[in-house]
Amino acid sequence: VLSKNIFKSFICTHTQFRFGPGDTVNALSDDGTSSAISLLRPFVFFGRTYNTIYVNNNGHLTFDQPWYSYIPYQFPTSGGRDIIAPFWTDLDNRNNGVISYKQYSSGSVLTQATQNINQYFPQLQFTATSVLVATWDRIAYYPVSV
Ligand SMILES: [Ca+2]
Repeated sequence: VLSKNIFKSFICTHTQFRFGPGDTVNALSDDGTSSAISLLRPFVFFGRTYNTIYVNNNGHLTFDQPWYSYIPYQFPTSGGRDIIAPFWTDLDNRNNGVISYKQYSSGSVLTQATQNINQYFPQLQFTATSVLVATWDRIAYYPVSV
């Protein structure tokens, strides 16, 4: 999932980007969320500019406020909130898995992101200047019974 903006930063979910040292980890909570994350660069999503994002435990990211919804709805939506929803379902990290995120402004993650975007969208001539990697790793579906 990606969206390009005029500042040439993007948000992407891809298996090549792995969580690790330096990631911020979400608290254990069935329908929890991250704290407000100040983006390294403004992010334009369908014409709206955002400086803050939330990594929500139920598999989505929202911009203006955290969100706890665990029942996905069909896209495209009319009205409604802006959302990036790579894994939207009723996830529950209370007993298993890690939900985490990290922002990058230099290094191999930006190089990899730049290569990926240009591979899939060669007409963009894209150069990543910031990347947010959000990871839902080995999260179980609600209810967790173990
Ligand atoms: Ca949940």
